[in-house]
Amino acid sequence: MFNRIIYLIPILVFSNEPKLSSIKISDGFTKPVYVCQAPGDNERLFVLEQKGVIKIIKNGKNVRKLFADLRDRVHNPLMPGDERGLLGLAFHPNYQSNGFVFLNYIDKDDYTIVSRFNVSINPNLLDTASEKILIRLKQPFSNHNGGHMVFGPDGYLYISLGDGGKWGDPFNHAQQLDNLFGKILRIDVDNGKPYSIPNDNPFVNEENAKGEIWLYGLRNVWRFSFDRETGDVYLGDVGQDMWEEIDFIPAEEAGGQNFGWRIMEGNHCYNPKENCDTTGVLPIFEYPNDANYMKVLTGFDEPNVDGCSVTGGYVYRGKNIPEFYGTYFFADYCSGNIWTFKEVNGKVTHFQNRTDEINLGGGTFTNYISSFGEDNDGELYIVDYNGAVYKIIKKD
Ligand SMILES: [Ca+2]
Ligand SMILES: [Ca+2]
Repeated sequence: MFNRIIYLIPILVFSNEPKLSSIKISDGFTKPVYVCQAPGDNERLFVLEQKGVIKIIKNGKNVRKLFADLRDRVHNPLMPGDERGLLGLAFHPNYQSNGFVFLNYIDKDDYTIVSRFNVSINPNLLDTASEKILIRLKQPFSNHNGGHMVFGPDGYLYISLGDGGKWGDPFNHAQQLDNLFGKILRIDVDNGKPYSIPNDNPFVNEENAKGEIWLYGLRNVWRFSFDRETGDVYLGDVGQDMWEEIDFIPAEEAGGQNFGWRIMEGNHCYNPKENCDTTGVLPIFEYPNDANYMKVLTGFDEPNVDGCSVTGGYVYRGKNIPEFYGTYFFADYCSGNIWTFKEVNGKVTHFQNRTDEINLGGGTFTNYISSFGEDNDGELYIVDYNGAVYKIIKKD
């Protein structure tokens, strides 16, 4: 495969690159799906548990303090492989002054809910009674809910919504602009009731198009990020039967792009299977998947795939590992593979498999990598769905 052939040369060029490792920051979580910090607060990490609970890790210590319990409204209990529950959190950029926390979850009636909450007088407790719903959208199927949210460099809130679910995008949601499924949305939470649509959104003046839409043709972007230095956008779009993909858009071009789904899966025609329209944005990187990855793990199938569900990560912009400055980290949820590359002129360079190097959990079991996280200093974390949060560090 191309990642194994053409990346031999950079290894020689970068042979003085330090090795990576990881340290466990905390464990004992139940199905954690995200970790982040609040702006202006370098002491606490916030960890989302899918069942509807948010916990705090303080000063890197293995103490899990309860920040919020929303199990009264978040979908639970979780079935095996359940894609519902608490999925995303974004602190308002002015969190220190306004205390606004935005959450994305699937509620007990299978609606996607995007809400704003206030922190309480106690900075270690969310005011769960302060919920103000911004978006409420009935999900047609239980899977492909997206869920990630992040404030962009422009202060707008960006929200991922999957294609709605089942398989093959049966309603062709992602290609149609009259609905919010299979999209990244861009909204202004500082104006309007409950929000407003920025004037420069790509489809704001188009008839029969939802003004919230920023990017479309996406299947299920579980995690995406802005490069905090350049504003470039990296999206991990989870694949169907064959291909997982990382999508990339430079900051100056971002907005209005079609990423191809369901016409294409990665670089390949999906519907129709041949002679499809290939004019959408093709992935910067793809790798083969297998929805039955467990078969691979148990030896019943050829181990010829790299995973089953991509977990988009971050471009490293921290200080502790300067040799990795500008390197993008991402992973596969099922295989626990962790990879890095550097984007140069829209192309992947310096591609590396870092799984053994980072060596989560001492390499003793398969990690289910549900998310990456980035702290205020730009250091990166990995969330293992089995219950632990790790920090990526330089090997001594
Ligand atoms: Ca769904
Ligand atoms: Ca695509």
